[in-house]
Order: sequence, then structure tokens, then C-alpha cells
Amino acid sequence: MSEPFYITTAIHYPNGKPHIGHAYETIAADVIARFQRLMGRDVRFQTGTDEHGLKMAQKARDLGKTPRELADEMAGEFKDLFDRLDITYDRFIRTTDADHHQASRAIWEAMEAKGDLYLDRYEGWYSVRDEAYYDEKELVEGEGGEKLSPQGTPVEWTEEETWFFRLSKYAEPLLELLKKPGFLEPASRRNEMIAFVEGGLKDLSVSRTSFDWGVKVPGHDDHVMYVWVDALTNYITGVGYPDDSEMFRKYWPASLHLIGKDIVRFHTIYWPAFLMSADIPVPQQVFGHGFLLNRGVKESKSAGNVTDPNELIDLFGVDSLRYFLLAEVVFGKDGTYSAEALVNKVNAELANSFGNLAQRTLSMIHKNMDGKLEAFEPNESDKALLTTVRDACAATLPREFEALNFSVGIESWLKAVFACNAYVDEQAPWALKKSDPERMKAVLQTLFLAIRDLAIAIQPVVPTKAGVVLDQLGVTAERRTYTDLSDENWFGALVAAGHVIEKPTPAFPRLEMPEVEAA
Ligand code: ME8
Repeated sequence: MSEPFYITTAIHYPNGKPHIGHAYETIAADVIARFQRLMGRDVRFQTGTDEHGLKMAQKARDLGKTPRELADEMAGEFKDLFDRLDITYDRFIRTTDADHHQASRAIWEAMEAKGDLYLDRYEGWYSVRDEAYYDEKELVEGEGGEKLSPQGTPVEWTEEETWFFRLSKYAEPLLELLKKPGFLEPASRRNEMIAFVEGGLKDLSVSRTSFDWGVKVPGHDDHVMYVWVDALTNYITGVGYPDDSEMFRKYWPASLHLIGKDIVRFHTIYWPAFLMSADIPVPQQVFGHGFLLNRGVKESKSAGNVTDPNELIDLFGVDSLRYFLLAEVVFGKDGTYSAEALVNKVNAELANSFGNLAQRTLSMIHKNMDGKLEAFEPNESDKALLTTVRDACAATLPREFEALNFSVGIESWLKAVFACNAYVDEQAPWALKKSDPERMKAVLQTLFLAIRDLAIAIQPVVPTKAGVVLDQLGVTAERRTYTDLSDENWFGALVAAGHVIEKPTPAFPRLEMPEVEAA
């Protein structure tokens, strides 16, 4: 039986249209999901929308809509975008789903049964933008002397009767968890969380009475749960909690919660504490990726500098966007986006290097060999090239992707592409056509084998385009996993089947820079 792998993204606030940061996180999660499937794991992948809370309620009120109307409209935008981006999620969860309310009440009851919930009065600071409580000592001063959250968002003084969760009780096990290698990655995010716990944990206010857009607290209809309690619970709703189902046993604890660096506290302190309280195992890993900056400025709805990912897809295509984001940004660090950078990188690396390699090789096989493949004996330089390519595709790239070092994995792949192009220049198959036709065939077919490895390896990043190349090569859909890379009989079978290489059309055409609108 294959090993289960459960991956989740954060669930997105549908208080506006999705921006490129949302696309970035979900694409990265999809690359991981596809990679793990190709490694033979039994993957479950969940994404969705976080629809409750004051932020949603206030935004809907400003727009003259009900929160439900706003959530329906925007959840649709997120889902449509993820479908356009070829995101292979198994479930798109909405926190307004009925099974999610049931799961949220169940975890609440489990925490209550543990004696970890009590009623008291909350007095303190709250940021609606972050949906977060802050301690006085965490606040910073704005330009006009106003108090701001450490994230720079406005805070308001709040006083109301709320339920509290005994977070303070979990300081020791949380410290142990945070220090466990691999739990919180990248490691650079660990110290901040450890310092937060060591600074003293206060009990957490986990319900609200001043509005009612949320999951009702069991037995106390005048309280709704603090939005993060139900939001985090989405991860277990999606695998069948509270039922002790086969699905839950198979996929929980999650292998990986992929989230942005701004919400690490919620995922590595609050969430594990809720789970410990409810006697549910904690996730295996939380990875806090960096922010995507639009020419150096943080993309966000409130900052008004959002690039519509749909526009980027229209301009450049899905696979170009996926490739750029994964190859350009060091995963875990912040990254910068611009149309020029995207066009330049995609043209240099996909169109001119890999695309051109595949196009030239297949055209020459089509033209000079009537598209027919033959058994051949590779010489030393052919073997050396194939070893270089195989190492990159079957060893380095998978190892780096497993460790979520996407840009490093892609770099090793690209080096292998460059090695192929250098080999083409050295061997000059066009010249061999007259001087040594047998040698020309060996050269072209060596390249054919290399391109197959390269296309298989890069599938998680550019699934459609890699699929086009694999179709042109004649690699059947069920023989495209990382394990298939080491199947040495594959080429012989293709030759025996009399596969013919048709006249290829370029899988990676060059991108044009869009016209710049006058400022
Ligand atoms: O935080 N670059 O939702 P959200 C990269 N509902 N990633 C970004 C980004 C940017 N410019 N802006 C946002 C929430 N993100 C909660 C999560 S999970 C139980 C609840 C990331 O819509 C952000 O870090 O504000 C988060 O991981 C995700 O997008 C959704 O952000």
C-alpha cells in the first residue's frame, strides 16, 4: 500500500478577489501534491476558504451584502482561479459547509471535556485585519502615534464576555514540539515562536458575543467561536473528523500544512495546543513560506497593489506562471514579481533552452529519420550526457523537491538542459546527416532519451507543457512517474511498437512583453 501524504494550504479569506499571494501558495502546494503522487504516495490535497469572522462580516456590511452572499461570490472566484491554475485539490473546503460546523463543535466539546475552556471577560486589543488578539507589549506606534499590531494593522480595544482556552497549560509540550527538528520549517521561523512561548503564554479568548457570523458555541448560542478556532479545524474536517473513519486514520496527522509566514503563530502554537487538548495528534510539519512582493512592495488587498492572477494567466499562460514562481523564488524567503522578470526567465529557460531542445530534436527525428526510432549503441559521450541528465532528474531534483527546495531542484534540472544543448552544439547532428548518418541517429536518440527524463522530472511544475512533450515523445500517461525513469526497457518497447514522431509544434513558444499602459 502506498504511503499517505496529506497536504493543506491555508484557507483564504474570501473578503475580496484572490491575489497573486494566494495563487503562489496554492501553486506551490499543487507542485508538492503532484510531486508526491509521482513519487508513488497516496496524496490528499485540501484548500478552500475561511468564511467566518469579523473581517468578513464588516466587509459584507460595507458592500451592502450579507456575509453569506459575499462568501458565496468570492469563494467562487477562488475556486475558479484554482481550477484555471490546474490545482489538483481533492477538496475545496468552505468553513460554512455543514460538516465543518459539526467538526468545529466536536473539537470544542473535546476541549471543554478536558476542562480547558472557561467563561471570563476579555479586555484587550484586537486587529480585525489579522483576526488576532495582541498583548499591549506587542503593539507598535504608527506615524500619527496610533497603536498598531506588530504586522502594522489597526487594533481596537475590545471588552466582552468570552470563553477562554487554557493555552498557558500547554507551554511545555509546545516548546518541545517547536524544538523538534522538522516540525516548523524553515528553521529561521523557529526562534520567534520559541521566544513567544518562553515569554509566557496567556489563555486565549476563543469566542465572541458582539457579532454572530461564525460557528455557534455548543450550549451557548449567544457565542460564536473565535474565527481561528473554526478555521484551523478545517484541516481535520476535510478528513472526516469527528468520525473515526478510515479516511481520518489514513490521512491524519497531516504531512504538511503549507502557510505564509504571517500566520505561523496560529499554526504552530494555537493549533497544536487545541489538538493536544482534544487528544488528536499534531501535524507532522508546518512550512511558513515567504511573501510575494510586486516589484518589492507587499501584495495585499488593503495596500491596493494587487495583480490579478487571472490577468497573468491570460497574458502568459498557467505553466509559465507556475514555473516562474517556483524557479525564481527561494522557497521560504520573500520573492519579487514583475512581468519583465517573468517573460525574461520563461523565455531564457523554457522557450530557448528546454523548449528549443525538444523542438529541434523532434523535428530532426521527424525529418531525417522519417520519425522512426531504432535500437542504437550509445558511445561514451552519449552515455556521459545520459548519466548527467538521469542524476539531475532521478536523484537531485526529487531530493530537493522532497525538502521543498524548489528553486534548487529546478536549477539542477536546468543545468541538465544546458548540458543537452552543449552536447547538440558539440555533436552537430545536422553535419552528421551527410558524413555519418548512423552517428546522427545515435545523437538524436540520445537526446530523445534525455528529453524524456527532463519532461518527466519537471511535470509537477509545468504539468500541461511537460505533458505535451511526453505526448510528442510517445510516453504513455501511465509511464510518467519518477519510478518509470529507471525503466530501461521503455525505449526498446517504443521502438518495437513502431512509434512514429510526428512533425512537432513548439510546446514552449516565446512570450511577448505586454504593452505597458501609460501611467
Ligand atoms: O490568513 N505572498 O487568509 P488570507 C504570499 N484565513 N503569500 C501570501 C500573500 C503574499 N503577498 N498574502 C497572503 C488567512 N498570503 C487565514 C488563514 S488558515 C486556517 C486561515 C498567504 O486570505 C497567507 O500567508 O489572508 C496565507 O497563508 C494565505 O495566503 C491566505 O491568506
